[in-house]
Amino acid sequence: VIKCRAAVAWALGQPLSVEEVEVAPPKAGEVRIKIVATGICRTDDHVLEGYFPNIDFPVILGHEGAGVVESVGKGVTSVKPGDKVIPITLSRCGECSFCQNPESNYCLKCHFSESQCLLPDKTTRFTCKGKQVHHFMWVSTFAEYTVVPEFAVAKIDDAAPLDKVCLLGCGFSTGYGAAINTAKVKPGSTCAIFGLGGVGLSVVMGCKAAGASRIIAIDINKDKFAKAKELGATECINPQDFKKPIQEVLTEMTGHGVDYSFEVIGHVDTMIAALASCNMNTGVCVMVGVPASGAVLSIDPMLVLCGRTWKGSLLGGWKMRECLPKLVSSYLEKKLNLDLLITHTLPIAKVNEGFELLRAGKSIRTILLF
Ligand code: COD
Ligand code: ZN
Ligand code: ZN
Repeated sequence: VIKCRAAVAWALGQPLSVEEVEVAPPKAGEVRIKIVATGICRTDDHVLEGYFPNIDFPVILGHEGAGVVESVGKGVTSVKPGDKVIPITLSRCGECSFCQNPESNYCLKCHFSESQCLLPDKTTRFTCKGKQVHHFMWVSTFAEYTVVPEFAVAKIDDAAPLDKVCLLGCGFSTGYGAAINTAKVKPGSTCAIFGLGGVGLSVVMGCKAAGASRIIAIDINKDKFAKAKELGATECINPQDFKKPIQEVLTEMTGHGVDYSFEVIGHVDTMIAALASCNMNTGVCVMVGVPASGAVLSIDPMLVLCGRTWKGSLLGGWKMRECLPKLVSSYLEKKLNLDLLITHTLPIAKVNEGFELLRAGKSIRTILLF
């Protein structure tokens, strides 16, 4: 058992509390990782706001981390102590029919399918003040040491700077892959991105890398526009500057709507606006933002009947275990600009400051260091 620090969420709506926790050794098929750096994603904040009622407290959040393997349980062969790794939120058993389908990045045995707040064997490795503490997405990266299933670990290049590549665990890969893998943006096309957080800005980068000639970035916070332009947006617009609905504005700007639209906020009204903003016949709309649990969409079926394609994208469509090491290599070859997404770096003790920056719209990504 290792005693170390972790940011524990004791209850909904409360600040996190940095505590000493006990982390049990990995059981068979598990890996214990020393987390070096972790990003704060909006989804962590959504949990604290009560977006997902199936989360059990107390819980250790965080799902955008990188670290070094400390020890492995029985039967673990793909990693060894000392390896640099990224724990992945979309695990890959490699055996289920979805894992074997080259088109799919979902695993039928991942935590989205099973109970989310315990490891696959339905127990926890975390204890604090004598109480059992739950896991989050099987990764819980707001702990200095965490235990994850082997099939939720991607081994990465030894040269990777962990305080940067941690963003590949969620935000960057999710957004970039939505453009590259899910929408399959074509060169010369026009794209619209709703929401310019860390994930939306990564969609901007993906559209640029795919050769889009017009990239329209949309946000109600105009402070996000400078960074969007730096990363490839050709125009930035604020829906609040117009009397008309934003879908009408975009249709007028482009003639018949954009080729590809992306919703990266997680609100039903912007999901419908994004769908209506793309070309009625050939447009593709990709849903990236996670809605509050129980949210329901109501649309005019004609929006889709005319030929539009409406798709979802989870973790950017990447088969994370295989693709993350390749994304890390691309970063090391300076093909991906993760560094521009990092606006703040704080010690774990200041985790609540990191959340405040996100809520105030002042940060894109805050990296927490242990
Ligand atoms: N119109 C335009 N922009 C808006 C609106 C609106 N009505 N409301 C909010 N915004 C802007 C905000 O100003 C902000 O800039 C942006 O939308 C949202 O950004 P962040 O920083 O709050 O969020 P991100 O980018 O960290 O997170 C993105 C999601 C909210 C989509 C989040 O749910 C997510 O990470 N989704 C990924 C989906 C996935 O695969 N998840 C698995 C693990 S998270
Ligand atoms: Zn996330
Ligand atoms: Zn599987």
